[in-house]
Amino acid sequence: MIFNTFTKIIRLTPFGRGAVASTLLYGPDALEILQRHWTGQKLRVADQPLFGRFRLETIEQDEEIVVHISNRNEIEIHSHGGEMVVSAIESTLIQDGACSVSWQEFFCPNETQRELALRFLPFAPTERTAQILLDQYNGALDREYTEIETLKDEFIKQKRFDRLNENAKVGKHLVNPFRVVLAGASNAGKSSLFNAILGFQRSIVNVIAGTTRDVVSYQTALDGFPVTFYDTAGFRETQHELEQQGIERSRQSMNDADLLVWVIDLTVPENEQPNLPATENITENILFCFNKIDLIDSITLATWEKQTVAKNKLIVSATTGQGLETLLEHIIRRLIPNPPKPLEAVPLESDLNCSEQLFYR
Ligand SMILES: Nc1nc2c(ncn2[C@@H]2O[C@H](COP(=O)(O)OP(=O)(O)OP(=O)(O)O)[C@@H](O)[C@H]2O)c(=O)[nH]1
Ligand SMILES: [Mg+2]
Repeated sequence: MIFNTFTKIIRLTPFGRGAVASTLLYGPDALEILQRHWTGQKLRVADQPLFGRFRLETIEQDEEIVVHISNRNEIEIHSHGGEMVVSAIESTLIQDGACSVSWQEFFCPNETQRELALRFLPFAPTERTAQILLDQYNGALDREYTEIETLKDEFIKQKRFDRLNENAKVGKHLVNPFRVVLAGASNAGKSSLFNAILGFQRSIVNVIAGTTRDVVSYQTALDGFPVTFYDTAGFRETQHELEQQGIERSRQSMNDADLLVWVIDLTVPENEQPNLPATENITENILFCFNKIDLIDSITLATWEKQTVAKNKLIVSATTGQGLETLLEHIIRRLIPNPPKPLEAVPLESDLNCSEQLFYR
């Protein structure tokens, strides 16, 4: 084995299954390293692809590959796209001292906002998030900084910075969805509400209390922004160990939530309702959602409507869908009170997780 930190292996195709995978071997010893595992056409710099076999030392098998050598330092290796084959090629090359780096590290070592936007763009789950990323790629943030620098009025300057901070919260969720957690007492109708929001029966609904035992999630989009909803186990006193574990998971999900929707069955008397558990995160990011309004008469409903005019209280029926649209409007307004306008600057962070993103239109 040689020690060679200058030769790098870069996966050019995404992780996961595919018909063909492309890996770049880049560095001063690229050709020499490849030669050790190669049988086939003579390796040389050529416009044409070269055909041969690569000895996968780590699993003691051969893989048919095609290589393209544009210069001695830069070799593209095209193999079957299965994860096992690509990993075996990588580990064989790593045994020879090459080091694996991500394409982001390789192509954009010190990313500017523009480069970040370009990196995230393929993972934008909606047209709206793609448009915001395109605006950043086209220099929205650089323009904003340049303009702010020229401002004389400190007050206006501060206002522009405040707006950037506000937009930075949105910037965190252009690829990674906001987390909205539905929690509350057993049988309050959390799973019914979750299904009604998503428009299909993702969660099991049952009249028996304690139906949901685990956290069930689903990603969708609200107003063009990615949101993952979480349905959780209901809170109640229980001796059942599995249910207790489920309740503990509910608590953890609440801690991680960007917004908590606390679901309440309004036909259950107040003194029988569980207390809202103390969580680290939830202080103001909460909506109280009184469910099952279809079960009350119109006079009682009118009283409820008056009682819930406060901005964090809502009434709905998961069964009939009444109040659902208003609930969704409130959720998105709480997550993004003042969404970025076209061409506005939205700061991006480099640590967004782009893997396994779903796509919505
Ligand atoms: N009439 C009426 N019934 C509802 C409504 N929402 C839920 N239910 C019923 O209430 C019962 C419990 O509903 P679920 O959605 O399973 O309640 P949950 O909060 O998920 O319950 P757990 O998972 O056990 O914590 C079921 O029989 C539902 O059909 C509603 O808006 N109106
Ligand atoms: Mg449930």
